[in-house]
Amino acid sequence: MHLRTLIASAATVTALATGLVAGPAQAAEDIAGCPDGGLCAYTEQWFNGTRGVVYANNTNLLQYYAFNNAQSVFNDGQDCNVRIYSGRSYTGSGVTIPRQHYFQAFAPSSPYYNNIASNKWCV
Ligand SMILES: [Ca+2]
Ligand SMILES: [Ca+2]
Repeated sequence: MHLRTLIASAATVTALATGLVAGPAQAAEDIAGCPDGGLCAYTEQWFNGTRGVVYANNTNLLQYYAFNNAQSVFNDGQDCNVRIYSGRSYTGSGVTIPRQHYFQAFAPSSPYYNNIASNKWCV
């Protein structure tokens, strides 16, 4: 229980420092049923709503409902980090999500809010 508290605190500090909320995933393999090896997007905060998953690089994720309406995202990759972009074909703003990490709630001001437009693995 103490460890869990420490992890939560670290995540909070990260959020305050960067304005983005990313933290170490707890029981990551079970987050909202994300298939192992996938990058999962969800249409609601905290991995709720409709889930979409991709396993490869994608130049246009906006064709997928969950990515076009993303409010949280989880990298369930087994080997690699993944970079997400607010523009198609790896353009716009980009942020790298380490393996087994997530953003649990994009702020409405985030470039990725309802708008994960492309992704590239192992960057
Ligand atoms: Ca999983
Ligand atoms: Ca959108």
